[in-house]
Amino acid sequence: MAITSRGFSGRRTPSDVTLPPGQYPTTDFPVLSAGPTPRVPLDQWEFTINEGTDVLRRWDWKAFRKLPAETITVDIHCVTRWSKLGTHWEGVSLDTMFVDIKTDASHTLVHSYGGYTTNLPLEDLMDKQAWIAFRFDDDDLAPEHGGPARLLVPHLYLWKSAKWVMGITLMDEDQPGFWESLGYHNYGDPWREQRYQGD
Ligand SMILES: Nc1nc2c(c(=O)[nH]1)N[C@H]1C(S)=C(S)[C@@H](COP(=O)(O)O)O[C@H]1N2
Ligand SMILES: [Mo]
Repeated sequence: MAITSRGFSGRRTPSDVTLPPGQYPTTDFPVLSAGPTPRVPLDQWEFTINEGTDVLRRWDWKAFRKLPAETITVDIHCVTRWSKLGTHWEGVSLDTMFVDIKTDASHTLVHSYGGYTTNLPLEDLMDKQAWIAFRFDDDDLAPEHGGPARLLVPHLYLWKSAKWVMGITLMDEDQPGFWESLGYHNYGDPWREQRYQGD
């Protein structure tokens, strides 16, 4: 009896605690794209880490796929309020891709095939927080979900996880990306519910 009534006293249940405020869990995988799905043939795909015109690292698909990859199981949170728990990916850690890069940059602008951009502090891409993912649920990443490869930054709202990723530009100053310049929050921490500018 006592245990039952405690359950109704407004305490959080374990399933609430796994979700950031204002989010609901879903088992399907919605597609959210601001434009058409770009089709990038693998023999034309490349990814760079650059400082604008100064390219610090460049990989074609073959070289990228030779990098050591990891399996990643993470919860993802979209600003439209769906969250998907325990998603399973394979990708290359950005720690691996940034090995031996020396930079004074504090900010980044991530660029996608098709023109999408999103900005992140460089430190949010480091220390096992971000990957370039190329498989989802043991299949090649579907084009509508960002295939052949997308950024995966699960600790921020999913608009920061740029699909069809093409490169990362290192910068000394912050510069808003696509959604950030349209009123979405500059940083986008789902646990602090940073959905829009001013949140
Ligand atoms: N290149 C690109 N990346 C993008 C987007 C986009 O429109 N273009 N949409 C973002 C948004 S708002 C979300 S919620 C997620 C959606 O990823 P999904 O379509 O795989 O669910 O991708 C993000 N990455
Ligand atoms: Mo989104």
